[in-house]
Amino acid sequence: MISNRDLRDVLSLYFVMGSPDAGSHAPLETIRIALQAGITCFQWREKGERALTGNERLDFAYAARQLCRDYQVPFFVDDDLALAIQLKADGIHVGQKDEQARRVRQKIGNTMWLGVSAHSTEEAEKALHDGADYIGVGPYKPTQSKSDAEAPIGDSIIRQLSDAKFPLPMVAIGGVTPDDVPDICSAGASGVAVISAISKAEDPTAAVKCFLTKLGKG
Ligand code: 3NM
Repeated sequence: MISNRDLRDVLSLYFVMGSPDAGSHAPLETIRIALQAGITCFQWREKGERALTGNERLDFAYAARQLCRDYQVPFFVDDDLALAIQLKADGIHVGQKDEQARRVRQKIGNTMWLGVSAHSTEEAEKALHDGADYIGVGPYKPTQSKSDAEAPIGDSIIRQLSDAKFPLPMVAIGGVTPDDVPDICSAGASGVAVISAISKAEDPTAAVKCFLTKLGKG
């Protein structure tokens, strides 16, 4: 299993998307462009009314995984444990309402990374006890990409957890733009998780490069 130190690097620029999140380019092309531009991690999150189903969903998942393999970027699956196992994903991410993190950890052992969403210090502590490898903390700002998003919390939870020496890597998610990166990192996050600021950008390459520059990786 890769160390926490390495996972912190992997999580620097964590691009999240499913086919409904694409903007000016076709969905798989958007993922390819983002990989080419230098994202450090990818999560396939096929959610919403326009989400693919059946064989189209499966085909898309395999194609996204293959793209990540081609660029040697870790591939995470949101929520769907059976599919994550079938795809031999590098990790799975679950929310508070998805499969119980503890149950997921029992099923995957140490074969995959486990990410868990947290919106409070209590949820973060629970994720730690359930066996999470990292937590996604949000929403940082208002977001259009998650219909049931909670109220924005800025960097307050990340700051509190960091002050309390919370041991897991943290990423901020929700409405994050490149300009937010310095504050998020100085609050103690390892990186940022982003949908629309990359997927819906006119020029996703420029968006990725801008994030990387702000992360000190440009
Ligand atoms: N989870 P965008 S906010 C997938 O708060 C997700 O846990 C959130 O999309 C949480 O970068 C969110 O377009 C959506 O705002 C992030």
